[in-house]
Amino acid sequence: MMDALFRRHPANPVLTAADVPYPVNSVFNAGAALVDGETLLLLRIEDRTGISHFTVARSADGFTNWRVEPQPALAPSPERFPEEQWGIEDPRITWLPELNQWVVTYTSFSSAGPLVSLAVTEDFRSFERYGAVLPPENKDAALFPLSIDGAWRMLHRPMPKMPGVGAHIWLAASPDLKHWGRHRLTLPARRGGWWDANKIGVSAPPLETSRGWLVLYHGVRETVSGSIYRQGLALLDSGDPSRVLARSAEWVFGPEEPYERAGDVGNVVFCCGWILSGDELRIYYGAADTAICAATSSLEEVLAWLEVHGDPGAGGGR
Ligand code: BMA
Repeated sequence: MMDALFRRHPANPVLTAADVPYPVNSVFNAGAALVDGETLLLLRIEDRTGISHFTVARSADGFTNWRVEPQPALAPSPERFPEEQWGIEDPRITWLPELNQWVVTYTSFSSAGPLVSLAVTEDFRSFERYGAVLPPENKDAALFPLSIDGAWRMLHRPMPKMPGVGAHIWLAASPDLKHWGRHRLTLPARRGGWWDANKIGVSAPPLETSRGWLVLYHGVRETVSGSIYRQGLALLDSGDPSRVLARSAEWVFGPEEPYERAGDVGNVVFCCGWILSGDELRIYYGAADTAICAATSSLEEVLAWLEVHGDPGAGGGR
């Protein structure tokens, strides 16, 4: 059997509801960051009302001995932000060296539909919320760590309602992280029988590499017995991230283990954060919307793999 590109950590699932020091339903789809030499996860916690909030967990080695805070770092605040009525979900964290701040992009959920919200923080204790930055229906937004051509850039995934029109990854630009424009379709969902047909979304924030921006994205395969969420890779041009340089034909990571196959939502691996430490690329992913898992690879190996396994139809919706 071919060696897997991403290897599951033996301690999987690395973090579960039992590690949270207050009663919750599940913990999954966490944002990830390296802070003061430790791994910080911003956990999406679904409480026992069904509503999600974010809580910070820290670990020295990124896999074991998690210290989960006893209260949320960011909880829905529907009085000030009505778009958070039914919770906040799926945080993605990006460090902006130019501002010396972390940016968290996340989904706010309400009767108006899911949309993209943004908050900034310096310490993961106090957050400045910018509120809704893209209207519904939109999810899976992640910021690039650097300004490109004088503008902040963000990938996002609007959801057209028109039958037969897929949900694709778009690129947007902003002068101030608040006002977003210059929207451009960048990575279209494939069609038909492909693993990433009709609906895709960015997973972790784009990672700067010697070959371009490495993008991890999820593809959703609809089957008669439900959806399968898997992860694939793409490479975007450093100077013009609307140019797709490479895209994996095959998915690189999918649900296989029992904890990925069964849970609140089975057959889901859903990544919101990754960490590069030396050449080790660690992905953190929600397994079956129930627990948090980790898998590792080598960045060099990933880039070499993409060179060989890139789909020549790269940017096109095939
Ligand atoms: C997506 C998001 C994720 C979730 C996934 C599988 O649409 O809502 O939060 O993990 O579905 O249920």
